Amino acid sequence: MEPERVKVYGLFPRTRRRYLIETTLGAFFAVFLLAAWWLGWPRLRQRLVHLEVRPNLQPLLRMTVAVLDQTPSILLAAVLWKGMEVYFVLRAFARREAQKQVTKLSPSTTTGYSSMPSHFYAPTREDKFAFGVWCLQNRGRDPFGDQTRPELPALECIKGLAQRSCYGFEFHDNDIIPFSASASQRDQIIRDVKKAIGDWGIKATMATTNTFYHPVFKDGAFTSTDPAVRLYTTQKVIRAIDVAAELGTQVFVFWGGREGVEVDASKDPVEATKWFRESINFLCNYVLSQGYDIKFSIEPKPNEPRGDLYLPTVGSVLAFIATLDHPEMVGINPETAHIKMAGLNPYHEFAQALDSGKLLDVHLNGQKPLRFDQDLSYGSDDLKEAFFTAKLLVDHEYPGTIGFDAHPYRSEADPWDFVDRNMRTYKIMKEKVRLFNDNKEIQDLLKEIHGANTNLRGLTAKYSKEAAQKLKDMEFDPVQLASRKLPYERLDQLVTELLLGVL
Ligand code: XLS
Ligand code: MG
Repeated sequence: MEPERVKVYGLFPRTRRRYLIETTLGAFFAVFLLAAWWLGWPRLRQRLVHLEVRPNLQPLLRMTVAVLDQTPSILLAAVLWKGMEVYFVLRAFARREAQKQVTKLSPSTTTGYSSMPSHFYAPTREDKFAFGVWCLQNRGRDPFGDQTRPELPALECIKGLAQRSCYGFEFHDNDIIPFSASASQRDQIIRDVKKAIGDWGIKATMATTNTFYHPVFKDGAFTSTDPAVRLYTTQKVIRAIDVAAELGTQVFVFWGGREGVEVDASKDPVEATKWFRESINFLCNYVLSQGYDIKFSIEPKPNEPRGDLYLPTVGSVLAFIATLDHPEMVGINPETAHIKMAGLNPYHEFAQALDSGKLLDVHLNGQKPLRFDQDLSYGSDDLKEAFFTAKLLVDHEYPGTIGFDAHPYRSEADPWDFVDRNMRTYKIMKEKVRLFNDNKEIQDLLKEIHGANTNLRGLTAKYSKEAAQKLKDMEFDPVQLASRKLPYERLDQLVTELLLGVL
């Protein structure tokens, strides 16, 4: 990380180390000057005073001698002045240091308040943030308008992410290797990316295959009605898996962008699902036979670019995984926007994947419900939903990367503000989660909500004839049970106030 710099009296900014070295050298120079004056000045003065010069130069000579006579006082004044400067500059550095320390303390131990210095939310590698290279390469093109941003080479994207303390980057094969690259071009690119990974300390956390852009995939990739396209897809994926293995990527995603239909009469979805399964099974076996340390992750989406996509939700992917030859090798990569396009609740969908032990990675972003795929920034459209997604991941100690799959607005000139704001919002949400979990009022309400009839817990946890009989014999009073007060409005208001920063 860049060391902190401060400005010294309007001059160029310097680091603390640089400043101390300069000051120490300055002190030595002053001592040297004083010693030289002490030893040499009386003799030199004699000579100067008796020097024969033109009359018009005599005042200048006298002034020089007078100034040099005052050398110790001038040096003393300079030392005092410098001492003052050192005091203020070191204080500026110390203040910055202290500020950093304050940010490490919890707000309740400082102000009892949730306001934090801004840089508290700066990302670190430990946050495990990752962005798709394709998000940064998005040039603002949409179905109604052309690109608004210049092209950004993959290496620039990777470097920019590393400079912003991202843990990883995610990529499609063709984000880094052009579709028509030769074998030697591919090898050179891999060498370059590997070097970038080593030089910049970033990881290739997720890889996937572009099986949607080229017209060959116009009617599906694994689910095309043409077996040649299905085989071509499988071959392309195998090559992408090899690249992933070379770059040390452990999560390999399948987002079936073209796996679907507009015309239902064109294919039987049961048949299409079989083709899909056959390919995934084949690819699982390929990974196993190669001894790669790679897991697959399927990313559901209800539609777009196809009218309807197969495997539209977390639930459908879970059901599909259970039918595979190696279900233990396959998980889910849910994405906020895709879930909301289906009108569902991301908190619940992510939770379902988590509960099944299948949440391998995540794509966070924002999306207005039931619309085209907007890929808005995380938290930009629905703060509560962003909060609960973060809460789920924090509370359940989700170990994977926090991947963002969004893109800058078409009006942005470059993607870097967008990168910063997604990470920053997530970090703020993480802090809000901590405040939620620490807040006494909220926790007391939750205790009250979950505190009813605790003696009855666990009766159905394990089946036995006795338990069944006991249950049959139990008497309940539904009217009394229904009369219980549930302070949900209050709880919701507290969450709102927490997010608004007044709790
Ligand atoms: C598109 C998907 C895509 C995948 C990777 O909607 O989100 O970007 O995440 O192929
Ligand atoms: Mg995605």
